[in-house]
Amino acid sequence: MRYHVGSLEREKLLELYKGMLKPRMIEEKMLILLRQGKISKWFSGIGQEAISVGVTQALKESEYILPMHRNLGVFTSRNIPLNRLFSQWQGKQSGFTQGRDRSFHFGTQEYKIIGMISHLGPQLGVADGIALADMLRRKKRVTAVFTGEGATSEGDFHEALNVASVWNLPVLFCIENNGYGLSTPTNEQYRCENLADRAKGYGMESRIIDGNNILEVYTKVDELCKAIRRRPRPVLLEFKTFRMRGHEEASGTKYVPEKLMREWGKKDPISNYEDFLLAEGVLTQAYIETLKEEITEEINSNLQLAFDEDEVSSVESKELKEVYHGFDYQHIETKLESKENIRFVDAISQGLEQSMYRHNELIIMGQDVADYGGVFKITEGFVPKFGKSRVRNTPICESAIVSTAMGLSINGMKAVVEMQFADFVSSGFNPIVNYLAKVNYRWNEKADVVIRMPCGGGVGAGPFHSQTNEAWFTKTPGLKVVYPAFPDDAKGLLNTAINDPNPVLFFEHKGLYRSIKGDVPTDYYTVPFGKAKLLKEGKALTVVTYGAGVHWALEVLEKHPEIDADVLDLRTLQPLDLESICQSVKKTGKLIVLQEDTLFGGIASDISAMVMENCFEYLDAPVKRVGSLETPVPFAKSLETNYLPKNRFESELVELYQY
Ligand SMILES: Cc1ncc(C[n+]2csc(CCOP(=O)(O)OP(=O)(O)O)c2C)c(N)n1
Repeated sequence: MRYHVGSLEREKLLELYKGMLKPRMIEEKMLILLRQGKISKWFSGIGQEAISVGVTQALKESEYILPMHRNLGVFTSRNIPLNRLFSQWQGKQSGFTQGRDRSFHFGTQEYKIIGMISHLGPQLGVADGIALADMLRRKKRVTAVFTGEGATSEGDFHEALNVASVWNLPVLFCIENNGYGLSTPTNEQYRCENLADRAKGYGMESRIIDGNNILEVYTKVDELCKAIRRRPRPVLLEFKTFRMRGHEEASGTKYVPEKLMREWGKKDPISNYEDFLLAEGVLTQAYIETLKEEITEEINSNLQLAFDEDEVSSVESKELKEVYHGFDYQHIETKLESKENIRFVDAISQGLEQSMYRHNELIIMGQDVADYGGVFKITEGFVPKFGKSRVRNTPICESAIVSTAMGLSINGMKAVVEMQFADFVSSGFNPIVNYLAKVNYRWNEKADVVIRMPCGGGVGAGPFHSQTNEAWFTKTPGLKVVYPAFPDDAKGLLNTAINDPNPVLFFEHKGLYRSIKGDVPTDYYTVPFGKAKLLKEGKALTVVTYGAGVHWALEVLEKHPEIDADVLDLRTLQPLDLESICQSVKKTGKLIVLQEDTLFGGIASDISAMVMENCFEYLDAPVKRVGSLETPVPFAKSLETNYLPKNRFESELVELYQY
């Protein structure tokens, strides 16, 4: 291996050596503990240390770095106390996730390290968001993010690079090409000669770097970082290296040809560099021994601290509470008397606009949201007021944009993402349910993101522009789900959603956008989550519903003045106002729940179950659930009318009344 010292000082040469030695020695210790059954799983980065260490040392401490599962050298280079790392791997309290997640699956703002989720790819979009926040604040910073060559096959890789390129974000995309993704060799993973070649397709610069040569890694990355700080832009780096051990220890390396192992064994980044430094007189054997003794002592004493720590115990109330980030809801009443009779769509637009004035680091992202104003014109006229840097048109890449929103939040900003239609959220599903929803529980990080969801049927739009898919999200702990039915609620709840540091899915029924009007206070105000609204009071039975269902229920009841009903508009589904539901059921003794979504697995089923569990003795009839037919949403009017539950609701309501 050829080393070019260039202008590097002796101190730096040693720092790089020490930087690599520590993770290697920690790993060697971990392998022993694994064989002794003292730790559960290990993903080895042996042979790849030069990349983690070289890249991290080239960054400033104030710059974020987003490592993967083989980047122990990132963590040690940022000087995380080893006992905390060991406790993390043992699932103990002093770790970074209090036993809630394993291995390198955590982040820490203190050390500006943002760890991965298992799904690999979302990491890249998160880096985009972090870099976007730096760019918007005109901070001359680089964000570095890692991926293996296997994960470059994920759509997230393509999406994140494309976004970074279109927006010219200062991200260093670091591919560690170590030959295998689990057992899959590179020729079964991609067909281009070098992954770096892909950069051209994104209109991006790239470099190929010998990932086993620490001086090459450090010098080239350092040079690039300086250049990117001067002139922000994304760069794709492909580090050529090799995975010297199994995917994880249990899976072995039988599928790797011996010859490859031998060849790459000769290119070990540490022993080669050590020989070079010895030959140059920068290192001596005696100094190596001293260093190793110091590191061994550091490892052993910190391991002892971790082993001495008690196992974590589960306090149920704490576990439940920490699914969500703390939010001190501020109730803001409207100060003015003035109200305006406006449409549902206008109320949402007004709330969003007033929130943009209130939070100057709130960023709106979505397809066609800038000059075009979004397909439903919610953001029409926003660009002249807030500029294109805050009202951002995105490429068609829901997954990367949700991840980018997560990155903005990590770097202290707020984001509202407009799904063009709620149906398309399926293309951004992974980061919502796996990253945003779980991040607070895992490592106490907020996900200050609102996802606006124009949803619902009755508009003749067929299976892919009509769904009301709230049940995909009410199932997932960590998300809040809001679903207003009236303009004044829509505005106040959207304001609250934007104030709330937790991820909120904000459902906006398209059918209501231009058909429903109401008096809406003209100035800023908030409406609390978790409080249903009693729209109509009666004694005969309780109707619980939300969204378009509210209007259907009111219409049907108007046709049946004999049915004296309580009508409860839920307004938010997570948190759910079970108290108000039970209070009403205890009074009326009968409950019918109406939802627009297909019935099976929807919120109506859960409400029904909870009412049976909590107020069975008060019930005078079985709880009824009414929802859409168990089919996709059909296009033709007659089919869609029969699909939707409005007509069935009428007959079921009458039946319950007569029970
Ligand atoms: C979306 C997703 N699919 C599959 C997996 C299982 N898995 C975890 S790591 C891995 C291989 C990754 O290969 P690569 O990106 O090259 O990184 P390496 O492990 O080689 O460092 C696979 C298949 C996963 N975690 N997430």
